[in-house]
Amino acid sequence: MVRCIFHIDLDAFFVSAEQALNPKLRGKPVIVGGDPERRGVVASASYEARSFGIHAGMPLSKAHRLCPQAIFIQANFSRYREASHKFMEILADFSPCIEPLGLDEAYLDVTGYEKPYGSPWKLALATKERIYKELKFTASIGIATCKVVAKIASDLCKPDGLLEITPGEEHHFLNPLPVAKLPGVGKKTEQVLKEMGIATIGELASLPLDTVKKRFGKFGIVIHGYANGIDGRKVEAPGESKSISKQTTFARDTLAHHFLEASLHHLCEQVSAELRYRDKRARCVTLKLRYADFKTITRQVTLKEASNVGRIIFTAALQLLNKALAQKEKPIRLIGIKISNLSGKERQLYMFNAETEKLGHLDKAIQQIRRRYGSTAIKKGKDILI
Ligand code: TTP
Ligand code: MG
Repeated sequence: MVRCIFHIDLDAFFVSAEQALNPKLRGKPVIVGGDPERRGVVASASYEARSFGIHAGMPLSKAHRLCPQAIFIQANFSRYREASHKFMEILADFSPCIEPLGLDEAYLDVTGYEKPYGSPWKLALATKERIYKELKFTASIGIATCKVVAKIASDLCKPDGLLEITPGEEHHFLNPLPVAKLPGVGKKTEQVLKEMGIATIGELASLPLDTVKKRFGKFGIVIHGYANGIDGRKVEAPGESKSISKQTTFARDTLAHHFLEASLHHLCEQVSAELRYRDKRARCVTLKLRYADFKTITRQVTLKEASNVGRIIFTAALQLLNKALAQKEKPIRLIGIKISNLSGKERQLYMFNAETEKLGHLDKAIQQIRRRYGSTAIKKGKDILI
């Protein structure tokens, strides 16, 4: 059966969330990321700011140089999480087959659900209208028979766009595009393909599969399929095996234990908040450290019991950090935390422990305060250092 898949991505999501709250920011160059006086990068830039050459990942200082009149705003993650939740709820009203990707994008398999609307296009319009009406966000939607084509389509029609690639039109649409538009094709693959004389998706599509397989192995089969508009991946809710990661790169490489500890604490608080938001608990905690020479190590521990309590995750991560610091005294440029082996929130009763319960209530109370008054409204002692 021919499928009908939407890829929906909100435009300049963090900025739109700020503009929804403060309409005076609309139509202006707005940058969410923080204070340009401090080291940090652009998380989201309004399309007005983008016309100055500003993009996500750019140092804030550079963004400020390119557009001194831009309005810089500190990110407020709890606000964005809440908006994301509402966004996903709206999507779920249009099809139960939804696969959220991050906070502001999702695949929706709407096969059959377009019928009452008359066409996929009309269903997509109705989705966009509802998102705008309820959240004041514009979204871009790509419509196609598979995920990869839908995703490329939504990317190409931004902002506030709608692009439908009808069945049979995939090659015509994909062929002229640069290979870098294919998901998974990063700078390295692009360079190798360039050395093979391949610049466009059409050129990659017409290579014999064996040639691509020989050069890239299994990944070659995938990108060759994508280039030909072939992608059998289903739209499905994220599985239990998924993980949550957060990391931070320091303004200056550091070995200051208290600072590292405070940064780690902050990251653990973030992942535990996301766990609670997703109604999950995690058993595996992985610490990542990148040293000044870019050498990266990871250290992992399994908790006795799956948890979503910030303090428990932090205690495990801190042990890993202390061990790593005892083994190597090299300045650190990045610290990260990943929690995996996620499960639902049911708890094994024999492990029930009043202290854990109390910590869980504390986390919940703090989260409610942050949701209401902003992420900086309340800080735990350790976070004051960062
Ligand atoms: P994106 O969808 O990639 O970016 P965007 O929504 O700001 O802009 P658009 O989709 O119109 O191109 O990412 C969604 C949010 O994720 C973004 O608003 C902020 C956050 N983000 C970061 O924090 N850092 C990043 O480097 C990127 C790319 C996004
Ligand atoms: Mg987006």
